Amino acid sequence: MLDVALRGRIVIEDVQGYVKQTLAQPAAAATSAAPAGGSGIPPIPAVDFSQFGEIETVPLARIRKLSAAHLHRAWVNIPHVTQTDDADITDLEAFRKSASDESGTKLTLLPFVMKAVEKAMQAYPDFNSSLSPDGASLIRKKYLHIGFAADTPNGLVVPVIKDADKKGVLQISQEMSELAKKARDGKLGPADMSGATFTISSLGGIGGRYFTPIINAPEVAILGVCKSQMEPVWDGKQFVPRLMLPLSLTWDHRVIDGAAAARFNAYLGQILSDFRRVLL
Ligand code: CAO
Repeated sequence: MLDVALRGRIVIEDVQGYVKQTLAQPAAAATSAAPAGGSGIPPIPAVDFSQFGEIETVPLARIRKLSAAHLHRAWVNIPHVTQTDDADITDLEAFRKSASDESGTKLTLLPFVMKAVEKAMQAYPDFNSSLSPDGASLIRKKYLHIGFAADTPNGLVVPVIKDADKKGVLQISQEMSELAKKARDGKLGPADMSGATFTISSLGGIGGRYFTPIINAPEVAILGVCKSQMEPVWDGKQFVPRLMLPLSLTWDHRVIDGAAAARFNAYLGQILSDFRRVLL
């Protein structure tokens, strides 16, 4: 620590000493078997990359720093498990296109997925819960707010659609567009980003098959959605072309068991393959 108590001011030797001491810590920890750092996890040793070639140091944007800490906390504290599945969205895709034409609004798949997730959460309420801080009980929420990850030039943010169970696909889509625009413009307020009980992270507009999304703590599950693609699917007699949507569901194993997660995913897939089930 800086030696300021006696002299009441910081001198150059104090700063040099502090930097030396801080730089020495990771190297010492890396060569020692003793745990280092508050979590007991040995830190990654500091490396002077400039010894290997030219480098540039770019400060992280505020959002990136905040989300880095949040994601790290969640990753270290929660036993994550990810299960992947595919949903047949051939009929939903036809419905999405006709609903877009009829409404004169550009409807992407995501609001339909959010509506289906909301139904699945009602059927499996543990997915709409949080663990109490002492881990002794489950707090089931009677409200259903769903966040969606939005990519912005400054980093990842998660705006929240409040009361998704009380809204139709068109309203969800409209609110999503407004929130996504606010996110890109850096105008989201804390109220826009708080209170989520579940999060959807869609990389569908970009690509990829599956991924392992990190739970947005203190939520207990997150759904990753990737790009749909046409695949040959066996219908019992022949292969038929079907549009398949890859789903990656990550859950907190302290709260949700694998069987419950598989049921949630299967139920979600049923709704997405026959969207009329939303009415039931
Ligand atoms: N399969 C195939 N196509 C898809 C799709 C899917 N699952 N999801 C979206 N698309 C298509 C859309 O229909 C749209 O097509 P057109 O340009 O032909 O109309 C295109 O991809 C772009 O969609 P979009 O991304 O603008 O809209 P969206 O409603 O799907 O998503 C938003 C909105 C804000 C979630 C998205 O823009 C975004 O930021 N995604 C990134 C989220 C992210 O970073 N997640 C990772 C978090 S973990 O680091």
